[in-house]
Amino acid sequence: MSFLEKAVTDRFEEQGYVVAEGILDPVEDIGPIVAEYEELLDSMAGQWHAEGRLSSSFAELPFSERLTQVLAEGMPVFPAFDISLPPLSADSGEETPIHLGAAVFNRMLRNPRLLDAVECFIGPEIYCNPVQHVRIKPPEHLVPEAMRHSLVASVDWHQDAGVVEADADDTDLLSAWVAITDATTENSCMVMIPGSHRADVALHCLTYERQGFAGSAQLTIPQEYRGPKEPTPVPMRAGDVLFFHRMTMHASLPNVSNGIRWSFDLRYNPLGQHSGRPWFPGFVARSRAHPETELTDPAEWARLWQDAQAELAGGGTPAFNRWKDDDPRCA
Ligand SMILES: O=C(O)CCC(=O)C(=O)O
Ligand SMILES: [Fe+2]
Repeated sequence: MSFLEKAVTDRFEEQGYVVAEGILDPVEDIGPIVAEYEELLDSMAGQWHAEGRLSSSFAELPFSERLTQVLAEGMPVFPAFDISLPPLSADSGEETPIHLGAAVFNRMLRNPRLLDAVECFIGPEIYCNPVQHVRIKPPEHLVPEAMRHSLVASVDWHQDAGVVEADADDTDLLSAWVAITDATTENSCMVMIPGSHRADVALHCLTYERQGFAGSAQLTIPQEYRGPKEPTPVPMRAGDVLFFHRMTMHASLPNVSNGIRWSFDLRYNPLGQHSGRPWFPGFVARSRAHPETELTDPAEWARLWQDAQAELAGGGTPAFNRWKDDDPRCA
């Protein structure tokens, strides 16, 4: 490990999070990802307009404004934009569209510079964990209240260990939050509680005033369970990656700017550990020991999700987490 890599991982150990700057290249990586989403939005907006659900296809607008308009008119951009399935069985049927594009697979999930960084934290046998999302957050006041869920609006305090199954508590789950646009305190950057990763899984309460994804409640760690440390906002530049520990408490701010905030949050863990959502497909992103086991074909990745979706449509999705509505500590 280089001196610089050691400095970065030491900071992660100490704080529970660290920003690695300039991991994604604006042209080589971010360009193709943005292009893939532009194409997706173009086809969806065209179709919704043709069906009479949208007042215009807004083809003349740049991506950020076009997306904001389409969301403002209540179109279901999510889950179609997301790169994982929503939590409720009703929405996990075969017809739920998700985005399984080649640029996301090659330039994001399997990005070699990103995996080099991941390797510094969890070693060279790397599983791409299926707990992964894209979040595109327009100015919050432009999103209809009923649609302000956790992929398009602010997210409340939680630990990522708290949003997966308890059998992954000991998984060395590394979250990688990738900025596609700059993230600022105005446009909904992340906020972290330094040192909170040293504790266990804290109490998470289901809060129905704040929406999770696809009609679910958001999970919130009540104030009295967050510890004494002041939360720290983490502004970032496009292409930077925020790495954080599964126990690090974090949230995101509301977007009070005039533009969109766009990120991907990905997770990786050492091969052979519980993923926390076993009904979703992950894959071997890197293996120095058995490189032949790496998944390199985006079409194969898409097929894994389609197969999982077909299976879930038959049996219904298990509950996504361990938290109960009637926990007296949440009253
Ligand atoms: O991007 C956000 O607003 C929240 C992301 C988050 O909670 C995560 O990446 O684990
Ligand atoms: Fe999170």
